[in-house]
Amino acid sequence: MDLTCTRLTPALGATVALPPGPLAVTDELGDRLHAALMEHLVLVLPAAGLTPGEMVALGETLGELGARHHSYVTHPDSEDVVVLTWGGDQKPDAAEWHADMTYRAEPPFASILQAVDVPRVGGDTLWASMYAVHDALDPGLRSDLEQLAAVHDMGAFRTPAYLDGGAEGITDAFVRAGTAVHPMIAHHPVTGRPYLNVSESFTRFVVGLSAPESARLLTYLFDLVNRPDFHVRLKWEPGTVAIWDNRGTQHYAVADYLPHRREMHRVAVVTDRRTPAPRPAEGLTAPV
Ligand SMILES: O=C(O)CCC(=O)C(=O)O
Repeated sequence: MDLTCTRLTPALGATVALPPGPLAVTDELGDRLHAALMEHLVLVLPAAGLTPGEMVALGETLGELGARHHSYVTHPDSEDVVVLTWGGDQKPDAAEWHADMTYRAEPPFASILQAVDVPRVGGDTLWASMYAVHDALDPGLRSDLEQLAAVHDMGAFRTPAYLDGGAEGITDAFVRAGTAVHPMIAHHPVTGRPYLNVSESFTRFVVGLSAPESARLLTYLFDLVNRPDFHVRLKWEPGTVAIWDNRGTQHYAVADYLPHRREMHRVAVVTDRRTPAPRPAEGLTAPV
């Protein structure tokens, strides 16, 4: 089976033409998609129109599912399909650069997102290649970052936790969501390429630095991710599916469409079936 991939930007992303007809979700398809994902980091499948069951089956060809989010609702047909709905005066919460769930010791390796209901204009999603961000770092800074680890937590998800349960609600949500420490520069387990591994959503603190030093360094790094040279931007149609490698990318869902409604379905793939991927951060605590 051949998949034809058309690169979207020099930094990352490709459109994938699937074979015509109903999608046969096989291991062979999983192999091809995995190889394409390693090369392009983000795959766009136009007009895929998958059912929740097909999304789950597609996810399972890549790895084990089950990274349930601590606050989103799931689809009535499958606990593995998270439903993200915004509209009216409900402010979307993903207009921040992030890789998914890095407040966990083992964040999902990939996510599959399908547009179900989208505004006529707006509601695009951007991805950044964190390889490209890494490669643009000053070599001196890069070698300092290689020695450092940072604390990740649930960030602004504190607000819904607070609105639901006050200060205690935040503590409970922290316990459920967890806190993790990851190297600031990680190496991709398949390609071996280094990437910058901090995000404005979830990276809170650099281990070993004072609070102001940590804040200055992180603010500098977060700002680098904004450079358009590192991005691809997707305009969704209902039925468009995107698959991304959550290790070498971050994404940003543009929140420019209210009060229009936008509904997306997401499956998170926790483990990469084709790659054992431990990501230890131990020993990376030396201050810059
Ligand atoms: O809705 C989107 O475009 C992206 C949602 C998102 O940030 C996520 O699934 O982590």
